[in-house]
Amino acid sequence: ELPVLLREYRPPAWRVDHVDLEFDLGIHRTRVDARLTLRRAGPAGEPLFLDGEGLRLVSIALDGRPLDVTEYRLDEHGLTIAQMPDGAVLHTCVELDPSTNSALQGLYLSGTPEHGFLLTQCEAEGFRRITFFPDRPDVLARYTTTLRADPARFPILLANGNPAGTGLLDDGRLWARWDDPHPKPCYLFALVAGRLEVLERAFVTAEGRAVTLRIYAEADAIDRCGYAMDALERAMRWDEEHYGRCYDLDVFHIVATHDFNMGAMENKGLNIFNAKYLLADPARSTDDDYRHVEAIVAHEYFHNWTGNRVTCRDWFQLSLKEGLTVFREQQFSADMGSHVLKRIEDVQLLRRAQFPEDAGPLAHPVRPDRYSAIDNFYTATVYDKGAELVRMLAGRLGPAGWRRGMDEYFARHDGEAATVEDFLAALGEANEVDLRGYLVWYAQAGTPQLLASGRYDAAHRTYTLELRQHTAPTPGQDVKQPLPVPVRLALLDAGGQPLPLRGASAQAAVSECVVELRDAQAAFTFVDIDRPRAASLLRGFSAPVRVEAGFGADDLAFLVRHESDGFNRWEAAQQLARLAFDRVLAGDLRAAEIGVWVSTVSALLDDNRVEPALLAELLTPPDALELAERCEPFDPAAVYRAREFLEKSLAQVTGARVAARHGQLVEAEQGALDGASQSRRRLAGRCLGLWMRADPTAAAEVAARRAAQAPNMTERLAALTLLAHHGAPQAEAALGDFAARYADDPITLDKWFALQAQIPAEAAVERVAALRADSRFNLRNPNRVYALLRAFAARNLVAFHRPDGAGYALIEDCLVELDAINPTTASRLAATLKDWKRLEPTRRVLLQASVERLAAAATSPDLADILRRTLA
Ligand code: DPP
Ligand code: ZN
Repeated sequence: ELPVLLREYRPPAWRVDHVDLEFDLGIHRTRVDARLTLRRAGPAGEPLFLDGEGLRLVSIALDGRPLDVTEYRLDEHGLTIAQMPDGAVLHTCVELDPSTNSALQGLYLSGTPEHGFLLTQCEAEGFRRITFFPDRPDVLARYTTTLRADPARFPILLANGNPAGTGLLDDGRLWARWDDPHPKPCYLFALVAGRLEVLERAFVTAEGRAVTLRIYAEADAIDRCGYAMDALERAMRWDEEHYGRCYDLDVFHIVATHDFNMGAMENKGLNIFNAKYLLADPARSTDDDYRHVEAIVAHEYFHNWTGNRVTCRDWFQLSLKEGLTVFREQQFSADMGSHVLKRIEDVQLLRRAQFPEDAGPLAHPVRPDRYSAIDNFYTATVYDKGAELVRMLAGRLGPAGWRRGMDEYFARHDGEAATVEDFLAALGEANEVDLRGYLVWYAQAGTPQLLASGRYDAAHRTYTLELRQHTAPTPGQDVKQPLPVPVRLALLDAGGQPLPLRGASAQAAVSECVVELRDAQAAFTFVDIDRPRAASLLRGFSAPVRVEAGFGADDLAFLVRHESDGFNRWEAAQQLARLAFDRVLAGDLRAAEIGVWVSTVSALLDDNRVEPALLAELLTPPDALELAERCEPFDPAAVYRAREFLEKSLAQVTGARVAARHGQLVEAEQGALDGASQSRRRLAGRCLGLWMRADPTAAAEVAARRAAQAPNMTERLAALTLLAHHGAPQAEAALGDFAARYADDPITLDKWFALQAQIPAEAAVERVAALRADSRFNLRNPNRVYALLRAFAARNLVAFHRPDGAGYALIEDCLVELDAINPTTASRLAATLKDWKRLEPTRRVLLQASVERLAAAATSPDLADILRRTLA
């Protein structure tokens, strides 16, 4: 099939003013009556086409008159009516079987037919599996939804909008009506029906609207929703205070399910969440879990304005809502916790997921210009690089200008479907600056390389920073243009203090400034300045680029010791570790860089001023997924070994100290959730990891005790993971205990699957194969697939990439089966195969053969698209 192209966008030929939906709900048979009030928007004579997939048409009538079979045409994509008046009400009645919908798009069953509940997922193109409709985001309509069902089986009936009545029918069935006054695209439609418990709270908006907040979950989960409710309240308040955006319905509902393809979904007034990002309790949730719940609750809530009130004109604009909403969530999460740590985590995510995506065969611009299967574009590039672009824009405008620009964006486009151009125009025009130069960032794939070099002229007391940029070609984009690259920087004296910066235009001196590189290269000169000891570049990661500044180990060590900007201090430690890694990989195990990294970061252990969580990050070399990029051709086992060599080198020097520090940190541990306690646990985990490499016998004994008895899941899981990943003698017993203890909790059991999938030993292939055959494994449950199979393929360099190809064969086998069940999950798993071309020859041949066989066997458009691009 031909791809959809951005340049071929046409406004819809038909508008829908009102949608009246009636559902007669049943697990095996659901009937949907849709009455669409249609209005011609395109040229006269143009036929009406409505998307529809897998629907059984029961009846069809136009303005009350049943159509006979010659008056419409049905095919696998939808329904066409050639002869249409300019306005009409079309009534269709279709039937579906939610119980067989394993793709989890459209209307489906969560859980078992006996005990489960019904729910929907429509983004991106699921609504066409519910009824015939122009399934595109630029058709905004008002919806009324009536649900009818057996009250014994479906006592809770929810849809978008405000409640508009409920009662019993003569036949004993329950009905409930929902009315959504806000026009919305159909991807934001949702319904939920089943036996659910509820947690309720009252909220009054800054505008004085009384809102009832409700979180629905199954009975065994409802007492784990309190944290999400608190987070929701914080997010609502924060959006009022920071963006002036208030909630706009009388109710706000969230529903938790264990069967979900994504993290969560922002349906208007009825968010649906993957339970793993909603449920939290002290006994079972890690500190990371708590942070994720808060972040994702906020993300989906923030979509109410950035995504729902202002939506996307077409799916090419996906980052218009996702990048912007990720950025808003990042701001919120930083305010709720630590700005430095949040920035570190976001940059780590970018480097581990987005940079590799941008460097491989699946690279695409933040705003793609073509797609074959839109579900394959919910990517790190669209989300996380997209957020970085918004961050650059916000930085360019400054806090007041950003707010002014966002106010203008909402004012202009509320109730509309907008584009990236609209966004840049609103931000720019509100501030009288031209931001169109940033469009290149949206249109161009690939991570730019920024080359920096500084020169001090002692005679004239000037410092000149030369910047150059280069972006390597990506699939379909051979020639790259220069991008506007904001570089936040300071120049530091020998004590680490910023030197006063003055440009040639004689403005007041500042301690930090932003220079914007607009062309392929440029030089920036600072005058009347002492010789700097070091340059602190790209502070706060001011642009999503790879920097190469030619710093040696001593310069970086200086920055680790003296840099006052917390993020750049961490960044210097990362760069220093990368230099050391490069030497190890080259076989130079005695290189000076290794010693400098070890001595510099280990010295921080004695510095009480470093906050514990930041210290944990300073003591950690970059993740193997980041380091993998430095290995050409890519030998996964060599990357793992080289990184492990660094870990052991650091462990040898810190051994006794980290053991003692671990003891101190966990002594007073109560499992409290405040920031200081979380920070201590993060460092405790890192100390235990180093200790495990320095003295495995002693550390494993402590780890086994913590795995069984620590008063919080963060430590338990960290200890269990270390036992398993280091092959400690206590590992199998501890794994068995953990599984028995959490047998009834799928979210915690997923952690057990995931940590075993990542055991860095070749024998992990057989373990993963055994777990796949385990009765607790279920290919129909996306969370379990991600926990076992994606964790294995994406993160286990040693076992997945076993040189005999057994890891590849295992994933190949799973993908064939999974494609028939759930194409979205299958194609997300298959995206982990993208690195085949970079592999050293033995593995490359094996993985290529696997990908080729899969490409030939793929039946879903989603999987076929990923594999085709992977091979191209
Ligand atoms: N549910 C996904 C998200 O919120 C897609 N909108 O990002
Ligand atoms: Zn989102």
